[in-house]
Amino acid sequence: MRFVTAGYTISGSLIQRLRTAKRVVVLTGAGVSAESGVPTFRDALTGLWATFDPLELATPSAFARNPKLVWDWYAERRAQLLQVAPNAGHLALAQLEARVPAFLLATQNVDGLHARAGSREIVELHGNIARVRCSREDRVVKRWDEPLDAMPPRCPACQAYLRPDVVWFEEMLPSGALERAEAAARDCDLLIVAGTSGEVYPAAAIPQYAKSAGARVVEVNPNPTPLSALADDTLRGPSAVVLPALVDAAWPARKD
Ligand code: BV8
Repeated sequence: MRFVTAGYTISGSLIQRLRTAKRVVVLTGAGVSAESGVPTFRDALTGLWATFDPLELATPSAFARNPKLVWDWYAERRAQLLQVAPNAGHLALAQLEARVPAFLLATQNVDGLHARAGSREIVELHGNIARVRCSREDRVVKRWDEPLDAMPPRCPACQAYLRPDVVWFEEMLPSGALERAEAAARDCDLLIVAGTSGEVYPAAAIPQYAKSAGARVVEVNPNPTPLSALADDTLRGPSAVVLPALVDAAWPARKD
């Protein structure tokens, strides 16, 4: 049996598996925030940053070389986030969490939109751009003086530069984050991977852990990715349409 909802055909066996799933893991990437207006990493950077490659800017060496440029890039992205809101895909994942007995959302996104949508069990694999930390002591700093010079603000305690509390390329993920996501993936019966190009490790390895443990793997992405080969179901569409369609097909809204 096949469900057609919101124009997307979803197999009856997937709906049944979702409806009866006991432990669901979701891995998200920048594509899930695209419909909120947050540029993905594969989107060309625009404006002042058009001449930069995020893979270059999001590194410790870029910050060491030009702390102000990197600080300003994150400050602009932080400011952009004040203008955006969670989309229907974020909200559908929060609804899904409420429907299944055990749920974990592992996100590569640093925009905080899953929490704003109401998701609770979240692992931020790559940190959160809204938080700022001391580049020397690594503790989060909530208030700082805007600098008079053309440099990033400094830690009020030790005067080292402040930096965004995100994981740059060539940096380790927050302790325990990957382990928690990996353990949940190895123990789940269904894993949904949505909005990620599957290029960045170790996050991109998470769906394989689920697959190896016998879970059903569902990919939600308008485009094929290196993870498509291990997906049992590929739903080729935008997550803000497909995710609500998936949840609505599994738990149709009561028609009062
Ligand atoms: C690590 C935070 C151990 C910052 C990010 C050489 C030296 C050192 C390391 C490496 C190396 N070679 C490889 C590595 C590992 C490296 C890596 O994987 N590199 C890649 C480029 C090959 N990984 C690391 O460095 C990680 N740490 O390995 O530590 C170590 C330590 C020292 C030395 C060696 C190893 C740290 C990785 C974390 C980096 N930080 N973000 C910030 O945000 O500024 S990564 C950042 O890019 C995002 O967080 C995200 O993870 C990644 C982008 O991926 P996506 O989210 O998938 O987004 P993308 O734009 O790529 O794709 C969007 C997708 O959405 C597309 O598929 C598109 O089709 C789809 N889409 C579009 N619209 C929609 C949609 N889908 C659904 N709906 C839509 N509407």
